[in-house]
Amino acid sequence: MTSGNHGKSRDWSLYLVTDSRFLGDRPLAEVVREAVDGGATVVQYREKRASTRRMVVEAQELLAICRPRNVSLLINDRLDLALAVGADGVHLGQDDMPLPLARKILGPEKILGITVHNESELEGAEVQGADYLSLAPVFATSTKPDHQPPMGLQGLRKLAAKAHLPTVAIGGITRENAADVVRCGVDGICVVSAILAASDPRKAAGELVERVRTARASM
Ligand code: TZP
Ligand code: MG
Repeated sequence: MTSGNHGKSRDWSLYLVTDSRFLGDRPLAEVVREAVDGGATVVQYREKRASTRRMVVEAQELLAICRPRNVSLLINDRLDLALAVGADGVHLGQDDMPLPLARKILGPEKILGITVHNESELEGAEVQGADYLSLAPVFATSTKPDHQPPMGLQGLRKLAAKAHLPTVAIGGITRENAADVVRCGVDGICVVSAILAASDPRKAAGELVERVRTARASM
């Protein structure tokens, strides 16, 4: 099975997932620029409601911010959108396009990530050519009300120990618990509200990435 191990060469420390529900009247590109300038190392454009036309425009705007700053831009679900705008890759869920088919469409160079909730999904993703894994959810979160039962720090530690690919943890991660999450052995934290609901996204991102790096250095 084709496996893009190029996930290993990326910096997964602070992975921002977008959600337009948190923006109010702030333009997405402006908030993402602040987050990236603050220290986000990966951005996933996740938009469930907008028209395809709008999504193309927003994805292009985000690419114009991310690429010059050497930040990876991934697209949630939409392989066509990722290819059309030249994004760095795609993030899939368990009910989305199966990984081998996604790899066939994207080719070997694009980053392909998937959310996993347990060991069997993790093992499946590793043999089916994922580049990185998002371990979800660590804690309960109202950002994704239909999330699976939270695994907690103990569950995260166990799951992260099984992974050979780079991992990020998602779900209810904040400035307060970021260091504990990193000490479970993941390569980075993945957040929505901790950055997008903050009044100062740059400062929020800066504080989060600093906690990730400090926690990693202390391990
Ligand atoms: N997948 C699992 S939990 C989640 C997603 C997209 C939302 C995480 O949002 P927050 O605000 O960082 O808890
Ligand atoms: Mg999906």
